[in-house]
Amino acid sequence: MFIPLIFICVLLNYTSAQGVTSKTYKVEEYFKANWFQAYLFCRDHGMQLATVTTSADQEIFSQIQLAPSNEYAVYENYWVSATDLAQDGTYKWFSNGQPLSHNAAWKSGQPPELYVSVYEPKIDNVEDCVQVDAADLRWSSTNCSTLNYFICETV
Ligand SMILES: [Ca+2]
Repeated sequence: MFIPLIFICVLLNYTSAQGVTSKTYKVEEYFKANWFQAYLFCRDHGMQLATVTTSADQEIFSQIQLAPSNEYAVYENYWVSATDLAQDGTYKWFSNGQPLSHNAAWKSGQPPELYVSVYEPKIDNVEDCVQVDAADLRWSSTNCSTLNYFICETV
C-alpha cells in the first residue's frame, strides 16, 4: 500500500519540476497548415500550439531561429496559439487560456482591433489568429485559414 503511494508522490514531484523548467519550442516546417490544423497537429503529437505567457517563455522564444525558407530569402509566418476567436479584440493563448501580456511584440498597427476610434469601434472577425514573422519574431493577426508553418511547445 505504501510503496505505490510513495511512487505516485515521487512521480508527481518529478512532473511538477519538469513543468517549470522543461518547456521547449518545436518549429514545424515540414508542411503548412491552417491555425486549427496546426493546433490539432501539436495535440496529436503530445504538445500544444505555442504560448508565450511568461518572461521565461519570452526569453526562450526570442532564441528561436526561423531561417528564410528558400534561396530568395523569403521569411515565412508561423502560427502560435493566440487568437481572439472567442471574443473579438481580446487576444488569449488558446492552449492555456491566458491573456496576451501587454508587452506582446505586435507589429506596428497590429492587431487591428486595438487601433480603434471611439467614434467607430473596429470589429475584425476576419483576422483572428496570431502569426509570428520569422524575420523579426513580431506578431500580427491574420485569417485563421491561412496556411502557415507553426510552432508547437512541449509541456
Ligand atoms: Ca478579431
